[in-house]
Amino acid sequence: MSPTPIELKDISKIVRRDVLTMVLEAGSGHLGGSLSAVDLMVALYWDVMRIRPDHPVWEDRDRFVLSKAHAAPALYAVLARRGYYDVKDLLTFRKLKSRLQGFPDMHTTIGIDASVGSPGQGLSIANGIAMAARMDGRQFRVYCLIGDGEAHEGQIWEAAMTAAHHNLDNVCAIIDRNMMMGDGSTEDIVALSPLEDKWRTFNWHVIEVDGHDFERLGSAFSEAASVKGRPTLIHARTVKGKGVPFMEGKPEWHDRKLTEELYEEAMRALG
Ligand SMILES: Cc1ncc(C[n+]2csc(CCOP(=O)(O)OP(=O)(O)O)c2C)c(N)n1
Repeated sequence: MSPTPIELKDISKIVRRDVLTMVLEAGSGHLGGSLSAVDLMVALYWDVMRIRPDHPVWEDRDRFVLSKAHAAPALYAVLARRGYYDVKDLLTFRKLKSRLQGFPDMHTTIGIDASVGSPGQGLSIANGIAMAARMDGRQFRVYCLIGDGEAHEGQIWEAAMTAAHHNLDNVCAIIDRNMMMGDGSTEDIVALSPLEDKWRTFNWHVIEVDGHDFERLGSAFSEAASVKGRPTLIHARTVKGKGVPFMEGKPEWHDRKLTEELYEEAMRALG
């Protein structure tokens, strides 16, 4: 049975706490964009994707590509809490010889479907996986999480054209629309708005949603799965640093170092 929105919220709180602990322990890592994306990944891994954590390479599993790869702490915490590996492994994040490096590696980390790192590449990878699924006659879906600042990369738009051209209705991209990147507002740096219209013009089915509302996310993903003949973009409005008031909406928390004192304050705020 699927978890309720209240249960999903509780899971997100645990994952956010994990993310803070990992980044404190590592001495570096990207907090703001991990925290904005936690609810999206929790919805996918607990409510939406067909997966078998006890059989991570099951051929018919849905795939997930973390194009905004710097949100790796959130993905690692989600995978650990979902049962892919031990939660205590999270404390090895970014340590030498750890499997949990700063950016996900499909060859060393259980549950990672695509190696990612450089911004802009994930949607192209998702398209390739989706085309292979079609050629093999497999029914699984491919989910790809993109950052809005990341959408400044031209390759995202090449991939958007390609997915629509090939009618890849097994691709669902999610854009984490927190309106921010490390250097400030996406709209000040190179404006993206109206971003939903741009994807529509590229012939994608577009669904707009509050990216922290599990009920709405559930129905958005169901709608996406029912769309035939073209890919879907879930335009998820989110808050950078979500859950930690002193980080929310603050671009400097993209990758700022966390101190013990601020960690304690953040954990108290999360409850
Ligand atoms: C080729 C390349 N371009 C740019 C960067 C720097 N960079 C890394 S992630 C990123 C975008 C961050 O913004 P966003 O995707 O909105 O991240 P979020 O706010 O969701 O964390 C940029 C500009 C890089 N590392 N490599």
